[in-house]
Amino acid sequence: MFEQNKIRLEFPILGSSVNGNQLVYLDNAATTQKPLQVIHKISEYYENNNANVHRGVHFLSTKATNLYEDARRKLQQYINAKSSDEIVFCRGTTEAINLVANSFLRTRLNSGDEIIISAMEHHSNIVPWQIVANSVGATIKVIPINKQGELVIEDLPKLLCKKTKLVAVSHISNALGTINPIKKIIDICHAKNVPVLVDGAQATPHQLVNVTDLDCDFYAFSGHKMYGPTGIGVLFAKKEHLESMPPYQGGGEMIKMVSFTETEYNDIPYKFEAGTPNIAGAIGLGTAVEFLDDLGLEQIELYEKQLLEYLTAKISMLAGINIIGTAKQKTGILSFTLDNIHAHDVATILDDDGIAIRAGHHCAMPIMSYFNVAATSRISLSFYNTEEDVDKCISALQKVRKIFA
Ligand code: 7TS
Repeated sequence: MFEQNKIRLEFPILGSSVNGNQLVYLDNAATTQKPLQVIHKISEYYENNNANVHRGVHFLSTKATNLYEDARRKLQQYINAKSSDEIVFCRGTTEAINLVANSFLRTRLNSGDEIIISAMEHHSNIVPWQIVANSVGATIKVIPINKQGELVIEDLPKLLCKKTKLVAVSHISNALGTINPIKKIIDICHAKNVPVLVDGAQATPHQLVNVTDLDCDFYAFSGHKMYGPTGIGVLFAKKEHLESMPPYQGGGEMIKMVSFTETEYNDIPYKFEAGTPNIAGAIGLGTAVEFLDDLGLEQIELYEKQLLEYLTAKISMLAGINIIGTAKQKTGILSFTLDNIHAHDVATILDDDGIAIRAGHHCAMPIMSYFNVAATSRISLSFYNTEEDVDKCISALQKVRKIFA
């Protein structure tokens, strides 16, 4: 198993103190901390390799281009895509989904058509579809969930019809921690020739993802949630889709020839990477996935599962706790309410002890409505968290109850 002490040393920020206490960072679903390898790789890039990519013949530009394209291959391998041409670098999950909505979907969507999402989506996997749907008079349909926070996928075949142009669903819910049966969903949709986009923001940091095996059409994820930098993420899309899609943005990099009357677009994936990309970010993300591979995704998944079980057992013993999201298949995310204390008060009191959790609607307001709560407190785990972190959090929650008693 992990040598926790050694791993934690890779993350200098975990040694910092907050309000006189050692930081206990339990907000990993919002963003993860960065290991030294990633931090060093980024500063090394700026110290020794900085130049613009794909446009210079000089030494540094070639070096930067090679590093950037090496990073693309690392990401390809990480999710087992068939070709590195299927890896489009973008700002993150949000931009990846907007790209598909505005390029792939917009050109195929007509009035009366339908898009299917699920009841547990992050706003990033709701709003982009709504914008496109509203612009042409299409509608959004929703796969319902049950009280455990699991998708009722028996309803999916009933929702699919000739008008369905796309199904977009999260691999793992950020608000509930539910791991969705994504492979099954894809198979059901493909049997009716409906393409599927998977929002993988909460999956790629925690488990092996194999897009070839899943056979998904699109898979979106963010670097910053998987120990990489902010401002960089990936859209995986099947080659045939990327080739058929119009560009999302115009500018440099995405062209072969431009005149005042017409433009010949570049090959994929460059057709979708207009402007100077986040070069350092992509290189840093390449290092992050190497770091995750070295630790081993299977080991990470196992460890985080055990830590979630420990946390769930401990928190369940506290009076006044109501866990929101009790699916059978869960990742290390635990949302809860405590008595009728507002989630922001819970998080603020925990912060006094240096414990970072998130409070709010987690950009998943429809989920909050479904469970009839305005907000939840959310603990989200990483492999660098320990049972000691959990124990500190539980003691702080006891303190919260005493303060409000
Ligand atoms: N999809 C899911 C499932 C997410 O959890 C998030 C971010 C996004 C999309 C958007 O990712 P971005 O990197 O483009 O912003 N989720 C959270 C969260 O749970 N707390 O803060 C951000």
